[in-house]
Amino acid sequence: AQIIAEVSRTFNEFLLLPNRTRTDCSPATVGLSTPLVRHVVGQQPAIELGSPFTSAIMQAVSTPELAIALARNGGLSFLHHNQSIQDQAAAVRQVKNFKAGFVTSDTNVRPDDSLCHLVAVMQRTGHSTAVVTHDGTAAGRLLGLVTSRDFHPQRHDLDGPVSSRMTAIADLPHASADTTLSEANARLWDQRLDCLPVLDTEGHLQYLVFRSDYADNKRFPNQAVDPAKRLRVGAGINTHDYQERVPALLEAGADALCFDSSDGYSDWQAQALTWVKKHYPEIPTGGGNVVDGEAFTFLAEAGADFVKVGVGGGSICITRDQKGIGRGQASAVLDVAAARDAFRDRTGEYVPICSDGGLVHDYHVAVALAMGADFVMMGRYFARFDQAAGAKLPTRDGFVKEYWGEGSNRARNWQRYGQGAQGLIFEEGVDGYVPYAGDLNEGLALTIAKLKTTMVSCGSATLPEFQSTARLTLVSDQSFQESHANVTLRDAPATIA
Ligand code: MZP
Repeated sequence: AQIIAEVSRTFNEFLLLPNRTRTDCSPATVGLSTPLVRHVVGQQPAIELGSPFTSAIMQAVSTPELAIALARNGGLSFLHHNQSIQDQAAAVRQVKNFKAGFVTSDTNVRPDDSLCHLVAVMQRTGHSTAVVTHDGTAAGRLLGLVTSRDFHPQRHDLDGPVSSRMTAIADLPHASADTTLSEANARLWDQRLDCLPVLDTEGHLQYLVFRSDYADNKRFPNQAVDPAKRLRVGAGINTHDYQERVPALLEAGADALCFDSSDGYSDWQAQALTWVKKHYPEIPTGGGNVVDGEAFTFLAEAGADFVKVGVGGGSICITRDQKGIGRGQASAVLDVAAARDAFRDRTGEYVPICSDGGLVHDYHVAVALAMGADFVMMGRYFARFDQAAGAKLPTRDGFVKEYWGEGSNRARNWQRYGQGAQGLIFEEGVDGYVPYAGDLNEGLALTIAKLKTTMVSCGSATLPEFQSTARLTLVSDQSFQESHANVTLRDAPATIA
């Protein structure tokens, strides 16, 4: 056997050094756009992400609701493939049919929901307006609105359904699609409206502009309310039924595909990639997962438009225990990033890489990007939010959300694991819980704020600049201890005798 001399390292073992911060570099000016797909160096990639976050190809994580919320925050979800082709295509359609504008996806209720439920939704989201759709989803057909002025949430006369207090869409003040954002804002304030429906020329609702989303005129560019754009969504595929799954997903409107495998360094994946690129060259298709430069080059040469990095580091993963396979995520990203750069220098093509799994703290995202990842993929992180699939369960101290691995008996995603024709013979993932973290929009905003301020400390206004100028240092056990608070915290139980 060949012994690789270098120790396998994790993100926890590194810290970023501050670089000189220029006066023009502040969180407000930091840009987080990053390429998703292969492109000729110096040319614009076909797809760029507005922020470097993707959600894991997992049943417990990437629902259509989560995909909508993440896309609206500049990221991208990959809907899982451990379901029938029809169901996955329907999930893609649900995201693509969502009218992106200013409709909040978390204020939706059904007309036959009780008024008590409506009050709970308003209290949870802090909105004074709820959107009534026929099926209670953000993508559902819109029927009308209920504002807190239509009833008194504090009173006890909350009998009856939402429909009894709803103002039908036809009876609401509305605007046309050529209304500018400034005009819409002025109307919201002058007419004391909570929200303004925007209709197309045929009278169909395009979206709603909420006053609570736009508190003052300064945030408004004087542009037409932006034709309703369709959100982007990705989809996971496997090396078994891709010849049927890929055309169905494309038909449904998927913007990017990704082969989902616990070990992507295989002839199966290279053959499948070659087939997809031959029959559907226009659809960006990623490959993975890999942990070294050799495997990256193998998939890049087979046509992968991006490559995912990471084996055995996922929070629910027991592959290293079960099979002894894997590599510390930091070492894997550094090795693959070097191969990506060598491939770029040799071919003139840039193939982005994604650091997938094992990101435990927010700052790990910054470390992964500094080490050369173009974007990250996370499961545990997103599984904690309202929009993820797992049930929210009460505990003595609050709430948790269910989170289970694709290699667990619960998921039985045998297509992801090369355990032979019998399906999943032994588990490579566990079934557990993660702390509940509320709404994705709020959680991700905080993570993005931390990432931007880290980049400012490192003197970087863009991700490419961050990748090329960041300086990292290894931490010893002793300096690791020094990194944490060394006092008794006020809310901790007293331990001093
Ligand atoms: P994390 O963000 O929860 O640490 O890791 C999520 C990643 O773990 C996924 O994107 C996928 O690559 C990987 N994964 C998913 N299921 C399993 C498993 O059951 C797994 N072992 O390792």
